Amino acid sequence: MSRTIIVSNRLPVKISKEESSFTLKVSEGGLATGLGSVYKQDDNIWIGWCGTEINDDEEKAQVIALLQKENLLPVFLSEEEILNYYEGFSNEILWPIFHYMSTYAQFEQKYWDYYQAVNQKFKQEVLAIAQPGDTIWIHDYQLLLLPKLIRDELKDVSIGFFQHIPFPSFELFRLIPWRAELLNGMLGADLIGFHTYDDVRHFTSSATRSIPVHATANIIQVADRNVLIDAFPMGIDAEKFESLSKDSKVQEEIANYNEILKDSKVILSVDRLDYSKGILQRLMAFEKVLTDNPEYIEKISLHMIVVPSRDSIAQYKELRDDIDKMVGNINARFRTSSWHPIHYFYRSFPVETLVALYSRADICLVTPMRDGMNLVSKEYIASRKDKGVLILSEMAGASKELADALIVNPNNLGEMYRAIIQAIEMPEEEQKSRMLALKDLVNKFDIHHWVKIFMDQLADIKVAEGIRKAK
Ligand code: GDG
Repeated sequence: MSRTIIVSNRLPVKISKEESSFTLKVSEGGLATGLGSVYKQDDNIWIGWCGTEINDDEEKAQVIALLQKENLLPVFLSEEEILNYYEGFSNEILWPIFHYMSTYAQFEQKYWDYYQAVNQKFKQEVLAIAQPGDTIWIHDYQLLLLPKLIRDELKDVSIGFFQHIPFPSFELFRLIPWRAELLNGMLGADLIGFHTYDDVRHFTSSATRSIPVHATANIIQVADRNVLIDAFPMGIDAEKFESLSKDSKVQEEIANYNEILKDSKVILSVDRLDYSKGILQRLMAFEKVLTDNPEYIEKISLHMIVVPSRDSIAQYKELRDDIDKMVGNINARFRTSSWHPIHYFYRSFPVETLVALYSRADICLVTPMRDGMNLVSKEYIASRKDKGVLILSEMAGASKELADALIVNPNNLGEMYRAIIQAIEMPEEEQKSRMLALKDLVNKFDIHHWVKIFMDQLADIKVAEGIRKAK
């Protein structure tokens, strides 16, 4: 019987060592939930890095046995590999270029050498279990070379690839010294998915301009194969957020917030620490709101959660310092003895607290400079009963779907300022009609729908290719 193999940089688990044995916590994140319906079935499996460095052979065997029960298979990576393949090539070259921050890119040959070697390592793990007829779904920018590496060794498999971050325009992508190798790597797949049609267009244009392939609309011909490039906007587990918002523990947390915050308007922002998320620009817009509208003093507050991320990379450390300074300045400038304008948290919270904040927040401010999709915007909508205003950057993939949000250009301070004022003053009826339209969309196109349409498309391609080759 053929099986489905999911491959991503990280497995959807957290492993921790207590005394001499390991324990496992399976992630409840959206992707893990959505793909749960795939990898947990039958003989299917998910391959990825287990998140901790393990060198001892006995310990490796323990971890393999533990993960096997969950249909997971670990790839073990050394500190050097993580440093050069993950932090280096993936997060200091691909991440900044793909998010249009080209001056942050460090084109180190060593990073490239490790990126190739680790993609090879993943290939070995896949080939150790893959059989002709299997379906392999590879995720994200850490594994761009993997589709071709597998295809070269195993012809009769169906390979899907999905990129969770944007694909930049050719003028950005061409800066990468190894651009042709990356494109050829991705084109080993039968189906390449992105969140938006803009990404599809950018990828197709980069491919036809960098390597000798021909495209007809969004189909690229590679030797005797057709590769379909298409948009699959990712959804969330909307049902989970809606039911959590009604949970008694969450309701208690909401009541606590109501007591502390009284009837003041709450603006919420939630991001990983990242320069692509536009955190400083958002603070500037909020500062302007307080500067130009003193009547809002003590009437509004910004709750800003920044989840620690990649803080071993210089630009992330700098960004954290800049945020600290700016929050400090704004609070020092506007606070009163009983109120301060920004509640800033540099840590992560349990999902229940997140949902309580989504439920209490009158406004959610999501203003990335560039974002593949942005799930926070959808989680806010799913957690709302009927009112609430979403302010959303046009640079987030989600803006292509969530047209009833207030859409802003995060580089346009004046526009962000006006959107915040409009959101604060928006009549309840307008809030409701916008929010209900948004909720319809988020409920209908959820994570399960996303997994299904990608897998169905991949299966259809296999059938179509079979017919084409039989002719
Ligand atoms: C990449 C792409 C694309 C945040 N704080 C807490 C917490 N979170 C969770 C949110 C949300 C997730 O983290 C963040 O997802 P985003 O989509 O907003 O952003 P990235 O992490 O950059 O994800 C992005 C995504 O992949 C999927 O394809 O949308 O464009 O960059 O789910 O809820 N969760 C908990 N506590 C927190 O404090 N529990």
